Amino acid sequence: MKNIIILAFVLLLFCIIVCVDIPKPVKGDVNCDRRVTITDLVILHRHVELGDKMKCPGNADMNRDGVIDVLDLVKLQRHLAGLE
Ligand SMILES: [Ca+2]
Ligand SMILES: [Ca+2]
Repeated sequence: MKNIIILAFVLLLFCIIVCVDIPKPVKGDVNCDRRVTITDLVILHRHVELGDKMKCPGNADMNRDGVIDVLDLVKLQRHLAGLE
């Protein structure tokens, strides 16, 4: 009986890991809507200039230097303009 419970638990765990689609972070998507738009640029700008909070700050570090600053803002602008 104990083995069946363990087996069921392992199968459940496997299904959770395999079946649940965990979305990957989208670089530049600071409001977590899975799209990178002008809205993200406005939110990032407000964060850099005014210190406003972002829903997904982990997606804001566009140049992956560990800091969210004006360089990320420029990189997001360039991305939205199709330059990068
Ligand atoms: Ca977004
Ligand atoms: Ca950065």
